[in-house]
Amino acid sequence: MHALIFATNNQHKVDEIQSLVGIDFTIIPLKAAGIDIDIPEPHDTLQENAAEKAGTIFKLTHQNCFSEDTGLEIEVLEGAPGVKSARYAGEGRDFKANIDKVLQNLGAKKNRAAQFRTVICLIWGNATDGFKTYYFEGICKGHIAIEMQGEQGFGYDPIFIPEGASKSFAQMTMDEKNKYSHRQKAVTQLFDFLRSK
Ligand code: ITT
Repeated sequence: MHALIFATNNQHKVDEIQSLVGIDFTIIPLKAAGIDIDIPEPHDTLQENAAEKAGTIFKLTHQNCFSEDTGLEIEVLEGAPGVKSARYAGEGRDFKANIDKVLQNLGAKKNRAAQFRTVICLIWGNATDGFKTYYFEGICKGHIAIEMQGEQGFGYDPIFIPEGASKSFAQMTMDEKNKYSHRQKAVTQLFDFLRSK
């Protein structure tokens, strides 16, 4: 049995990852670990932010932990909102305001290609052998809808339609979203790695 602290304050991420966890893993959200801090994300890349989040929690706990940083990357917006996805429309981190800004910036553009990218940072080991840092990445390609569709999920889900689907992430159950999602792809690699240990 592997126990891992998940360095996030985003309950949606916890729910999605919990639903993918096998019985051989226990994921401990920050709240359950008794940690109540706002983890900084000051960097220009998903990888550096993920490292910052996992590193912050590792320094506090000295226990196996992982974090993830995710961005929505839109082709004609040169990869924006990308690493700034949470705060695209300002410090309020408002999902609706972020979506409105994306739709406004895209306007009537024909090329609506986009992808979600998740980078997981794992700090794993033990006190005897030491701890090492590992990274895993998951990408989900798709496109941005003309308008919001659906009520499920979070963030940009109402405007993202994954390749191979005809509805948005917000029109899917969590299990359906997990069949396509960036997060599922990165997490699957994480669990495969841990099972190999
Ligand atoms: P933690 O840093 O505490 O993990 P966060 O919400 O700040 O949580 P990120 O910086 O990784 O997480 O996420 C950036 C934003 O990208 C997030 O607030 C959402 O708006 C959006 N986002 C991330 N994953 C998403 C998903 O699966 N579907 C839709 N939007 C998503």
